[in-house]
Amino acid sequence: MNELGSGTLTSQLVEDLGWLEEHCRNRPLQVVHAGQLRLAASLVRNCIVPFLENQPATPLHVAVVGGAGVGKSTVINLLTGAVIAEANPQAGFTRHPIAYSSANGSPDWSGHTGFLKPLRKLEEASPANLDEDVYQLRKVPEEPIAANLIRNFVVWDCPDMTTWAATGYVPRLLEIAGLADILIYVASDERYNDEIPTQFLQLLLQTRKPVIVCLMKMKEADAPAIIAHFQREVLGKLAQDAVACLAIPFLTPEQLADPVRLAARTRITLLNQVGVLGDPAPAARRRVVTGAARYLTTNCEQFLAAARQDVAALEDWRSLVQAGQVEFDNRYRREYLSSEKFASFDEALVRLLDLLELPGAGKVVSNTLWVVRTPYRLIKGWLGKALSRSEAASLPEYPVLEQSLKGWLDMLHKEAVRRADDHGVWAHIETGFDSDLASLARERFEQGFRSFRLSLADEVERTARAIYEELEKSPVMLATLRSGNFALDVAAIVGAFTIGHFGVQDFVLVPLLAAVKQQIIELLGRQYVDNQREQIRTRQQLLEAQYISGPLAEWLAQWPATGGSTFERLQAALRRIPLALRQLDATVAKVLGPSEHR
Ligand SMILES: Nc1nc2c(ncn2[C@@H]2O[C@H](COP(=O)(O)OP(=O)(O)OP(=O)(O)O)[C@@H](O)[C@H]2O)c(=O)[nH]1
Ligand SMILES: [Mg+2]
Repeated sequence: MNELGSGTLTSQLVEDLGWLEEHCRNRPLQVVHAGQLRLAASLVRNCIVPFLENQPATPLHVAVVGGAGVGKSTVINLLTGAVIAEANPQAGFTRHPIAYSSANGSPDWSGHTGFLKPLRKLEEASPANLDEDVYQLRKVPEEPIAANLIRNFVVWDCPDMTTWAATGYVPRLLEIAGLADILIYVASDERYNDEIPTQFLQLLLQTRKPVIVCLMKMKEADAPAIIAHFQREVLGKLAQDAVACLAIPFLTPEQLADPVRLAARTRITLLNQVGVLGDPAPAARRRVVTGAARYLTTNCEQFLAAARQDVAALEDWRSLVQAGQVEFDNRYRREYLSSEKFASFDEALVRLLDLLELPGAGKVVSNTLWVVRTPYRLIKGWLGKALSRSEAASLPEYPVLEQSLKGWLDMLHKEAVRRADDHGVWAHIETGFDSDLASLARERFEQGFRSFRLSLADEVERTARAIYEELEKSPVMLATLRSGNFALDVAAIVGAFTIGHFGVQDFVLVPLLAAVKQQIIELLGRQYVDNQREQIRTRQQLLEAQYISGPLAEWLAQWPATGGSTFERLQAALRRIPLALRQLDATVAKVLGPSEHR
């Protein structure tokens, strides 16, 4: 068991499969899944693990299964040669598994850990109709004629398989089906192709365990036709075939009372078939383990399908949370960011334009130009004030975010209430909202908002400063721009004089051209600053999503599957089962070797 981490892997796997089975149990549409999961868990618990723990191959286990009242207990009596199983006209009489083994056989074959774990071993003899999660062992006295089979086999009489109802006796039967090395499927007279037992037969065949079909209670003369019919109509429609299909024609009450002597021919045919399949026992056991490992890995998706509805509901919730996040982010942009002016960028523009003026001795020239541009400045200042009054002032940031959060949570709450009857996930979320889900979300939001402000505090100022600091740090560029600016001023003045030929009109022309030039420079500067402003807007939106809406969406999306909820357990099972099955298969492959595995 070293390869499997001292059994932790398998016990966790069995627990996860069992948990999923329980999860499906009360859902009418999922009882078939519950059955598959129980069989899967039993294959791990009773077939693969004992093999990996080097349990001896003998005795092999033969399970007799089939619909209610078809003659399973009668077949048990044929196999054991002792009239020991209660064959009863009341259909559905046998209610818990009963093992028949040789009185002289090895007593410790049921000793390994986990053996039929969900079933309690009855210490006292009890009638077969005890309807509890138990099993019992009965000893068969070894008569000379009966001895051959019963010495090497344990024969299991099982409850019927007439319903998939996940509660009651079906799980007991599936527990034994997982343990079995050989299955005997019993069907009788008019009920050869009852739908539910046929579905069970199909499931059992999928595990690749050898299945012997016994058709009961027909007239001897009808036997060939009935076998042909069963092979065509039932087995022929299934993907895997049974190893044999035998007829056990109607036996007289005398034959039933003394099968060893009076039903010898029928008995021997059956015993031979079982004997051949179980010889040699180690090879038979290895084949069963190979088949079980293969069945488990190839049907992993089927096992998880039990949780498909839950996964879909969780996905729906996630999508809804994400849609809410998109709306939250959009609202932040619409109601706050797009109208936010970032005042420091306007200051940066002023600094930038100041930088373009000549320093030192050039200041005299700059001042002169400043005077020349006075009319322009006055008109622009007046216009600027008039225009800025009409611009929309942005709302403060925090209330916008707070309102957006409220909208997000209200939408989620409303949807949870609306869908509460659709699936347990929504009901769970609704209960969460009734309790503290919204206030916990608000706490997360506050935390996110604080981190957001911290990371943003510097960033806007830094970007605004960078607008002129870059230029300050680059003397060559600054000198080039200043001289360019100065050259343009000179060109404007010279141009004005040239047009005006030195006259009174120059008092108008010189400031006018100087103003045109200055307007061009300011426009260029503004364009650059606005571009930077837009970049900081995008950046701020990203930071908002990174610190506030992103983590909150992640937390909300995960919420149903946290805090020890059913859905947390479910996700853990869905994550672990495929991994564990692959690992188990790899371990079996290692023990069996490549020629036997696959
Ligand atoms: N005479 C006669 N009776 C049979 C034969 N096979 C089965 N029966 C009777 O059919 C009834 C049901 O047989 P069982 O062996 O109890 O069937 P079962 O499948 O174990 O039934 P449950 O445990 O109730 O699901 C019993 O009364 C049997 O005696 C047969 O070949 N001949
Ligand atoms: Mg019975």
